[in-house]
Amino acid sequence: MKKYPDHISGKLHLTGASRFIGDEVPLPGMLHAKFLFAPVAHGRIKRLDVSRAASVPGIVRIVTAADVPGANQIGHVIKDEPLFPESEIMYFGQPLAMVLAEDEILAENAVKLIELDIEELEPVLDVDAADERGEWYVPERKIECGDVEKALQEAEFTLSGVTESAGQEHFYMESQRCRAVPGEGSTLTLCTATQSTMEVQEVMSHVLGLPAHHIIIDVPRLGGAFGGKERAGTLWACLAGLGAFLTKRPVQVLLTRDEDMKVTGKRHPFKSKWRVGFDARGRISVYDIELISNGGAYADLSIAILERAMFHAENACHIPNARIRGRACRTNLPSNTAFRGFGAPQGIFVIESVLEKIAEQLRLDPLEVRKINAYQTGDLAPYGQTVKECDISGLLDRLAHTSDYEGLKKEVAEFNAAHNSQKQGLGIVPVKFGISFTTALLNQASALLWIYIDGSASLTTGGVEMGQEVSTKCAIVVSRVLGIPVEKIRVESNNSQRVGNASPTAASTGSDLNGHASRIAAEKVRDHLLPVAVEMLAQHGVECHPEDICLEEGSVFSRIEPEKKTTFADLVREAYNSRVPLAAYGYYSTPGVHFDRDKGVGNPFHYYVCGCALSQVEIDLLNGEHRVLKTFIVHENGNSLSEEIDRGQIVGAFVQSAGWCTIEELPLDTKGRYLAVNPSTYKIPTVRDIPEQLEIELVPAGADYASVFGSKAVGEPPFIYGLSVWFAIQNAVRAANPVAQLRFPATPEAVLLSLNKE
Ligand code: LUZ
Ligand code: MOS
Repeated sequence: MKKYPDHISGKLHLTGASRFIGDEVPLPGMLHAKFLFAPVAHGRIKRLDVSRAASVPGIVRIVTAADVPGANQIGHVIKDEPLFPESEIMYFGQPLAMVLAEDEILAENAVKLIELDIEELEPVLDVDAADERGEWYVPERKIECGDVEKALQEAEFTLSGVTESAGQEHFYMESQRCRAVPGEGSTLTLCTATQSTMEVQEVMSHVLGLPAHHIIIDVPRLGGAFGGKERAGTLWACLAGLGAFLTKRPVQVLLTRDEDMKVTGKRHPFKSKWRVGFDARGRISVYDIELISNGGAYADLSIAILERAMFHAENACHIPNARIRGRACRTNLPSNTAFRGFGAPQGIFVIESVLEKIAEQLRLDPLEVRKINAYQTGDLAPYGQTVKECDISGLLDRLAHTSDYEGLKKEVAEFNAAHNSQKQGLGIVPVKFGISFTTALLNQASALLWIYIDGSASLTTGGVEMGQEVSTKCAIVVSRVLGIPVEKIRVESNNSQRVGNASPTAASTGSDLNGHASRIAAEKVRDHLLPVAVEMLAQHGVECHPEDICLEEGSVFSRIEPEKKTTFADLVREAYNSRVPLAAYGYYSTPGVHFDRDKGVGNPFHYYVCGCALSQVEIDLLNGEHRVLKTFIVHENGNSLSEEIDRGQIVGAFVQSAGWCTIEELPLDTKGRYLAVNPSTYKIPTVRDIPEQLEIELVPAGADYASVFGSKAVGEPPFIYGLSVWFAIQNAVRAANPVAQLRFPATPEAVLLSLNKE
């Protein structure tokens, strides 16, 4: 047994030795960028005059739309987003001009000298207003199964309602940034904070009118991303790259926290209108839902996010008649974008709220209502995919057992009977999370592996390291195939010269896709090495075939005579001497995933991750605050590559989600300006917000329909567990006021308002 689990970045982070973009010493001649940000959410540029600002000593160049040599366009899925707006300002804080100067303060001061005349236009901020006007990026999408109208007529009970969830700031520790360095000829290297090297390379090449091979993307590691750099980093990378291209000097773009929070997009707020039909046992026969999202100024990833919300609209319930419609609306907010869960939490919040309403109306236990509706192996999802190896009901039983649910219910009832100013509540939420990019073509990855002459290794994959330790997981995969310790493998920066055309590290698929690609590369190297091992062992008098060779813990031996060994390092040296290749490229694409958007039918997911959570909270009726007393999580994880890393992901996702549901709030003024733009006013959870008791049970089931070595994706599915806190607070509030309507997020203010019995 190892004393410490493998975690490549752990020691570096703890000792402050890990390096981030912008941490390096400034390059000679490097320019700093500052921006003129739009002072209105919607308007028309009448005049933009930079001449006075440009004449200030130390100002090297001021860049505007007129300076873009190629296409002034950074839209990717839909080409609707200019690098700099030429006329129409679409959101408050949109960059209109970039000042490049010898230092940041000079640049900042020169921004104030830029002259801007605008005609202010009415901003559309509200999702209802946008929806009514049909301001959608694409027409309504639909997934449908069964006969919804007939089932609604025949249902014993029906309910309808509107459910809303709110946005969320990503609050990555590392703000948006890029360092662009011009090279020989017209080559350009971008060290950029992105989850998507391929997108930045492609978009940058269009903006500059250069072929892609002139643009080199390098991502050492990110200080967190959470989806906020899946696409949103492209703008800042292209601005830095354009500056470097025009001045032939290195350019650094590095947003301050306030700038970042003011001008970058967030999680999509959703508003959903639904109708449901069910019987006296709480079994849902029909669900009709319209999911409406506030997408902000440009399409960005809004359509894919809406689609994932639609794919998760029924969550863990098998519903025979369902109509799931979705509309993503354009408004004058910074483009809302990917955020851990990618629409699924928003879709799941609605169905779980509906299940709570059904339980309340029928006076049934919320856990029983979830069980009776739970998917079973072989059921069909509304989009036609067969749900394989799925036992939500069994997981819920396990949760009831480990949490002593019956005991907790009694405890809460007794507490509530004995206390007037505090109330407790329980909340339960299951999850069934689909794994794969729902845009099927993104489900591919590559890896490049070199074994050096001493037996150590260099691995590059398309995976961006952002704290989730995709690097450790890929190294673990190679270490298993070649039988060498993780310490012998260096996982390199993500670089477009070593691995091109990399899909975004996103959709929880980073370790699945890049782990498989790493496995394939390592297996190729192994297959080259095995015949050499046979010859080496023959010199020790061992007769064997390649398939008898074992590679374990840096040793090489035949399973027939395991005591006669050589070392991996000697094997590699011998292979080199025999002119056998010591490198390989691995390519993986996920089999069998497809989805027909027009028909709303297909197999979008390679597999599902299932689990459930229960939280117990206590609220204070005098100040509205809550504490999470206990949380129990039962999570189906297959054969984990690293249980420690997975636990870290589960705790992190739970806490981040509980923050979204309870304390994180994005107030907006009537002009479309975010008001909470730094940590003094935007509150994220800290270590003190972790439940007093937090128990995570990892269930190895599910390995048959999983990924590399039977492991399962873990980045996003546990985000759903934080919803249990919101439902627990709602439950506690209702103990004080049975008709309470609790808002989202359940801030202290929301809790106090809900106690108002009018
Ligand atoms: N990005 C994407 C994602 O392009 N497609 C997806 O399905 C997805 N899912 C989760 C997170 N990012
Ligand atoms: Mo994403 S929300 O970057 O998986």
